[in-house]
Amino acid sequence: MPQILEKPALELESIRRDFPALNQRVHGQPLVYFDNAATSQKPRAVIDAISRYYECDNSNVHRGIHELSRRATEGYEAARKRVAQFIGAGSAHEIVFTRGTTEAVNLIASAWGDANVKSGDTILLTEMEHHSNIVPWQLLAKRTGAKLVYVPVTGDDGMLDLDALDRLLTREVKLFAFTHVSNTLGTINPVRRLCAQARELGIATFVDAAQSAGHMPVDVGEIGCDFLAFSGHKICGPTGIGVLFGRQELLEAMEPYQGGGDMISRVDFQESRWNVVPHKFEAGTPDIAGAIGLHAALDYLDRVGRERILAHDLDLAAYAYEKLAALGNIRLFGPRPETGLHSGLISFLLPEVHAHDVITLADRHGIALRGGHHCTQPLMRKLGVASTARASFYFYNTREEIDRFLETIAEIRTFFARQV
Ligand code: C6P
Repeated sequence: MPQILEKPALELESIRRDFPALNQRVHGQPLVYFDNAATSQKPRAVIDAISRYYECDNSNVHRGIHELSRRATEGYEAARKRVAQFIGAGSAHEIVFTRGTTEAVNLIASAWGDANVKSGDTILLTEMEHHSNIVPWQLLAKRTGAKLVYVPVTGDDGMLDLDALDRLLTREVKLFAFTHVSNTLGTINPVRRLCAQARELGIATFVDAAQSAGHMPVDVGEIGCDFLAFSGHKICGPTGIGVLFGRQELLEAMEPYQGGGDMISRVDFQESRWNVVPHKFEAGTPDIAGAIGLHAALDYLDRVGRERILAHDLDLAAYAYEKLAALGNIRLFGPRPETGLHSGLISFLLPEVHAHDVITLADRHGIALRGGHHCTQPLMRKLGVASTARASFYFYNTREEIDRFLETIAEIRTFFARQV
């Protein structure tokens, strides 16, 4: 269970002033942005860091010997060090910049998977994975003849069936890949326990931290994983930049993912030698501005405090969950909030209203929600639904915004009740 520390409440007014996009009207109403699981808004500090880079330092990295290239390289590599510190990695060599979580999973499925997984092996996933933590493994299974096996989800309460895990985690399993926090159910999984159990059998672990990094303290040493990935854009950083953490010895043993400039130490007409890690996995010009923007985002998040962000997320989720439950005749997904295992997003269904109608009508009230399968189609089928509506919160959201959202949901129900 995540530890909730008693810390002073967040200075919400001052925090909200840092996010220009929050201060606008949508369809004549003050914006309520509850689509943070898809992507977060960006604070001024991040926007400024990117502008400053393009205005003053724009150049290519690791290549030129002129002042601007030196500054760009310094900014890019400082971002890598900051990421390592942010997630408790042993060294910046363990941090590979990718386009996002999706690319990180593909990288490991190819570069690690092709060398380590063979016909008859098992890749263990869970039923609550996002497509980006399913499809790359399916491609690997197709290439190698490996089997995909899934740890079941218990039902609408969204927990992993840990008894089934005990049976499924066998010596045939080569890799266990799972999400830290479900983007559909909000479940916070016991990542430390899952990694420890896998490690006892010598099974490699991949943690999808897309919905947890930036929402709670995430420390790869404490978690005990081999690989972990997240996206910058979901944690106040820009789109186009993400992070893959890999234990150095594993990264060193892997073949490259893509070929091109920067990932080599020497190229001959017939063959090449690879650069050291992490550069071996970063072919071509990277997203320099993205890394610099991400650095500013991590600084911003740590100024707010990740323990306080977690406490705020949990508080908002519990508040919204209880009030929605009190409306009655509503289907709510994910663990009950008193478990402390329901992160800051709520998936729900009004029995008589399609999720897309909820989203469309909420949008008319200036409230940004998300409806659909949330890129978890297998989970949706398991739950017997085509889609859910989802409200996802971040540290700049308020209880007052949740009250407006609840009033809107109540209005939507009344509106549809009149139609039938
Ligand atoms: N989820 C949502 O829920 P990218 O697109 O690479 O930045 O992140 C992919 C991804 C991977 N894992 C989890 C648990 C995720 O939630 C996501 C992205 C978004 O709205 C888009 S479907």
